[in-house]
Amino acid sequence: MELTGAQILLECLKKEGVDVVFGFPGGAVLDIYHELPNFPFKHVLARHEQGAIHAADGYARATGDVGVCLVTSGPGATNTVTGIATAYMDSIPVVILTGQVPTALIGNDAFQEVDIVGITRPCTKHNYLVKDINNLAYTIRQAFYLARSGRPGPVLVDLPKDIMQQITEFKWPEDVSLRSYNPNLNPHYGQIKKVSKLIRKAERPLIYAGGGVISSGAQEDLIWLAKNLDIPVTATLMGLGGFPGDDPLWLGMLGMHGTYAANMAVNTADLVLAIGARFDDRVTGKVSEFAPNATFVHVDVDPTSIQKNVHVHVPIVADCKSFLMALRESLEPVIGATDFEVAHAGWVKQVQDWSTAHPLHYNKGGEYIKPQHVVEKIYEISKGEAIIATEVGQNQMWAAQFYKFKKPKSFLSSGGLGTMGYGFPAAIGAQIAYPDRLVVNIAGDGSIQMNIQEMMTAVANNLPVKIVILNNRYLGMVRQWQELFYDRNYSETCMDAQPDFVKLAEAYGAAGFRITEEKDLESTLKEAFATPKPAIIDVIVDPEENVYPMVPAGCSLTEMLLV
Ligand SMILES: Cc1ncc(C[n+]2csc(CCOP(=O)(O)OP(=O)(O)O)c2C)c(N)n1
Repeated sequence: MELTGAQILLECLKKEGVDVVFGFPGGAVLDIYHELPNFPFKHVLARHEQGAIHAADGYARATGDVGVCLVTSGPGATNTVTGIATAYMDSIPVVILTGQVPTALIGNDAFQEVDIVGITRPCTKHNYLVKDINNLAYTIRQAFYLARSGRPGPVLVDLPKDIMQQITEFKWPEDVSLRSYNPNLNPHYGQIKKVSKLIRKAERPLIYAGGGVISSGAQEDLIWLAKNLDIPVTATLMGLGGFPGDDPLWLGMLGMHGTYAANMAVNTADLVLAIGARFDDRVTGKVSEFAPNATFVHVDVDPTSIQKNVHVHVPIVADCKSFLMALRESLEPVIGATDFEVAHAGWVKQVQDWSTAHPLHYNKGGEYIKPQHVVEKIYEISKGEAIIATEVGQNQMWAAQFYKFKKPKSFLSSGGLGTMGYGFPAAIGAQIAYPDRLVVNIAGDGSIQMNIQEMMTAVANNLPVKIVILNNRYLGMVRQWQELFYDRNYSETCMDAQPDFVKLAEAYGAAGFRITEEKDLESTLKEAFATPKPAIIDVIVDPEENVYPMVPAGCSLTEMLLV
């Protein structure tokens, strides 16, 4: 069958099982947009390309499928770069399709030409410029294969306009293989034996779970391990939801804004099982003093993540789920013979005592609504079943601390890059995937202004996304650092000049609510969550509330500032 490049591209997306494309048109992708109505995808028209890429990323995080983003060349392509880097840092599978000027003009500083392949080389898993229509189908096949396999990540395909117009025979390549790319998914048997022995010997074992647990779908296997061997669990920001947040073995997140119990447990553990986590500096604090008494087992599908930040005693290159299944097989026979509940009783009691002595805490009372209380109320009203997206800053940390995530893929947050403006479009992507679920973006008044234009996307697509603004009239997290480490010099962090968010919502055709008193919090949140429209709920909170515990940058995890 003879097809144009644009038709071949869209046929390939169909074959890859794509349901939704998030995009924004322009000259270089006109041929693709011309064909789009003939194909069975939903196209979501964003209002800014950064919105499109974050929405594709949010869709990918919420579903586990590849998110797809289609934009034009030049400024359309460069507008996606922050979103691409966001997905890259958090290992999220997205395929970005960018238009490019015709091949004959490449390198000529043509109108709307940028070298997007060059620009995104350091922040994509791989990228391609298609110069021959005969390579198009196979390139798209590879792009999806790379995005979703091994350590997932963003893959960009740059598509010159003339290639989209040319005609050739469409052949779908059934198989895909790349000679230099063979991710190792299965753990080495000898290493599993070693880990199993270490676990049986350990007196104070701790599981430190990361995003790899979520992307590999390993939650059930992780629960099995923790519960059958009585091992307490902590997680990174990316790992939240990987283990139920209401389980007695759950310690909460660790690191800079982690719980007292999790940070003390890391400091005291004699065995740390790091599963799909990468020892980020926000987690380790002063790395030389991280888990000083522990033997480290590190499981990661990406070999370059292992031995990068800490010295690991048992490195295991494997998919987290495959690792946990193999470990379970090797441990099952000894479960009856060893009473792990007795063996770890003292240790489990110790970590639970830490949790009781210093739970997540904030000072109640005073004239203002406390932002932590708002998150607690969102948890209560949604019964822990919502998909929560966040912006970046204090709002993000309070969401991570006070919403007890029970299931994977229910927390969408920019961890590695910390991208303000991420949460709202990501929530739109999640709501597209799950139109009937409650999707809430917990936002700061600063961050929400970075991609507020996507309110039109939400309204146009009848998406009932809720934005709860924890409105402290500051760039709160930066103000907190200024308060603690820069003599309260609040240089350029006051956000007093701000729009009327209620009117802004209404101007877009969404619903707007404002909450200034605690007595109205519950009823107004309930009313807003029940409206079928997108809504902004502007909650005026304590302007100078801080996130605690806090480990100052460069300190060890035991040097926590508590409330
Ligand atoms: C795109 C971008 N620019 C700057 C920053 C630096 N930054 C981190 S947190 C923060 C403050 C966020 O303020 P707001 O959205 O109001 O949230 P709050 O901390 O008050 O909850 C800033 C400016 C960032 N993370 N991302």
